[in-house]
Amino acid sequence: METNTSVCLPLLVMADKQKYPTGFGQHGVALLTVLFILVLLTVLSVYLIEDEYMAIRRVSNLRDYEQMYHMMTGSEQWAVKVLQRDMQGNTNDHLLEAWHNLLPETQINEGRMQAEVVDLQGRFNLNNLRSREDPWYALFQRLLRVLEIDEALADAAIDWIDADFDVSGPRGAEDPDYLSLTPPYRSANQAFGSTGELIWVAGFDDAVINKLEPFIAALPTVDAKININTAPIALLRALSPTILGEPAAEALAQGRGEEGYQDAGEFLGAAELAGQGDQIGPLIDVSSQFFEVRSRAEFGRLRGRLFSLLQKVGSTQQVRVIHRRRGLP
Ligand SMILES: [Ca+2]
Ligand SMILES: [Ca+2]
Repeated sequence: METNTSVCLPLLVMADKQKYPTGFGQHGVALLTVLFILVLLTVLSVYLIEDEYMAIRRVSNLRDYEQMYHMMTGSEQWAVKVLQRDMQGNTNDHLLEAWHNLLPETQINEGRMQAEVVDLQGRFNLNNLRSREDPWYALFQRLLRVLEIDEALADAAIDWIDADFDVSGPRGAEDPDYLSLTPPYRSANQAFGSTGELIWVAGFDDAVINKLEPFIAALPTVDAKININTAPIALLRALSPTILGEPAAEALAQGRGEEGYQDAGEFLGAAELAGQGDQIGPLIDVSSQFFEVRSRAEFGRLRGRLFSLLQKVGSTQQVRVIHRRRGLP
């Protein structure tokens, strides 16, 4: 009988049977089983706790993200209201108006937010570039010259957006130039979607783009005029076919006063621009249609940025959001 029972015991107990009193083998098996179950339960508990923790983190991150995104779209809507009110109050746009310096860094409960509005018509619209005969082409060349960038790069920018495959000028570039690169790609042959797209255009490296970035925009229109009330000095200098000296451009900026130029005639009447009205007049305006709201928010562990393109619609006296882009914090 004893032999038959022993057959059912684990080998370990069988081997030690001679050393221990009868009955120890059964107790040992029970102990090992209990230990095994304990270990199993511990591993299971750790796994469940970790899973629960991850679920809580996920929900918390989602909540923080929602909160952060609402803060950014909130400042965007605030900009829409301010610009709408501005439209109803006056007909020009200048840097001393409420839309400029919209929202300084502000603490809101667990979060922090900040927003600024940039007048995109205080910049040169890359999508104005259509042909080498166009006055916008000459203006862009002058802007490059003022910024000490090779003015011939304007040719490659034109080729990037024009629909044909004819190379414009010595620094122009079309498909054959891009297809020979590694990796190969084609020219867009359509309007710039963003100024960042310049990195694909021949001759525009990081150094050139960083220098140029504060002075350019990629607007969903052609013939966007330069707002003389918001344009920086370098762009005011480039407006003149002879390129104005820095003191002359600074005098023109001073002429904005506290209310800005009320019309182009007032600007063109300045002594610095004598005799240049016919060339400069078609390129300028005193108000703008396109603005960018740059919102930054922080909530919990998350940080984000939102860039919203706004357009004033004169016929309805409304401001609408036409594009949103999320950016790095
Ligand atoms: Ca205004
Ligand atoms: Ca082309």
